[in-house]
Amino acid sequence: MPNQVYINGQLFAKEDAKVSVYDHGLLYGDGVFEGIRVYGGKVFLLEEHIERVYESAKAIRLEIPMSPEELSKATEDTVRANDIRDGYVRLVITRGAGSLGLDIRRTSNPQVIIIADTISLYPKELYEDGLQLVTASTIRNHPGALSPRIKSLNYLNNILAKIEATDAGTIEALMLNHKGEVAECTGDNIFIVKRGILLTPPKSAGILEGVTRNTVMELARKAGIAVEEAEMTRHDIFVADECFLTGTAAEVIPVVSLDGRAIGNGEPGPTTRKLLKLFRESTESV
Ligand code: PXG
Repeated sequence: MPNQVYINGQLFAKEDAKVSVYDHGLLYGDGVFEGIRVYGGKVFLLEEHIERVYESAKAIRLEIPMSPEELSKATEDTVRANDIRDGYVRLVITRGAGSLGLDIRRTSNPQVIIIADTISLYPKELYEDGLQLVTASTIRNHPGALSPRIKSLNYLNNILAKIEATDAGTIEALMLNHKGEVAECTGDNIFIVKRGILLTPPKSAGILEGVTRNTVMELARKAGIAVEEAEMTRHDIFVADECFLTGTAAEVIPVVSLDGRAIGNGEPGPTTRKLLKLFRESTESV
């Protein structure tokens, strides 16, 4: 059982791994995080995740009190200490404890937390059958209010949309941006295939730039599939030939309907299947 949690250079038993109730991560959602996979004992795409967490931290003016190299090493050490072969790592960096009030100068001692645990995956049959999506009425955060590019501890925007998915009996919901364009899902990026071209919303649509998204785009290009970032509306998904989602937890998962309209022939398409295969191979070859 994994039960060793890293906090600021020390490993604690799970039940003793604690932060202050005055931590601004808890009081205000003031902090950043990452979700990373472990395959075969190896931390997958660690460098990319480390880079993103430093970028998220920079965007909220949070200085992570260690170097990227040190954080990478601490991540690998924590995975090893918990003997995780296939699992999940959660990095959390909070602003630290301080007096009440929003002023970041009232805080000190950011908490660098690393949890290495098992992962709960989407049901296996969904990779064969595809999942059904609904559009959430909750729109993605306006980038001018809180940029979705920051993977912050403030995930209520996504949680509200996820509640809508759950209420509708699905596991993911499509989120539109403030312009009504397709942005992403609550914890996954979205792709469509139209006339052989792979399309995904651009960063400017107000999305988290997924590490899996970038990897899949690269794998597709290497496989000779044309890839474009393009603004899209729900209509583009209704009339797409194929649709799938990407994410650290989901990997590549087919989508077969949106709001009750079948996408393509209502079954996972050949390009989706190919990219799922290529992605899984890439997790095995690291
Ligand atoms: N969009 C959003 C809003 C996300 O939160 C993705 C896209 C996919 O990005 P990656 O880099 O994973 O390809 C995410 C990722 C968790 C958890 O424990 C959340 C994510 C990933 C892993 C774990 O809640 N979100």
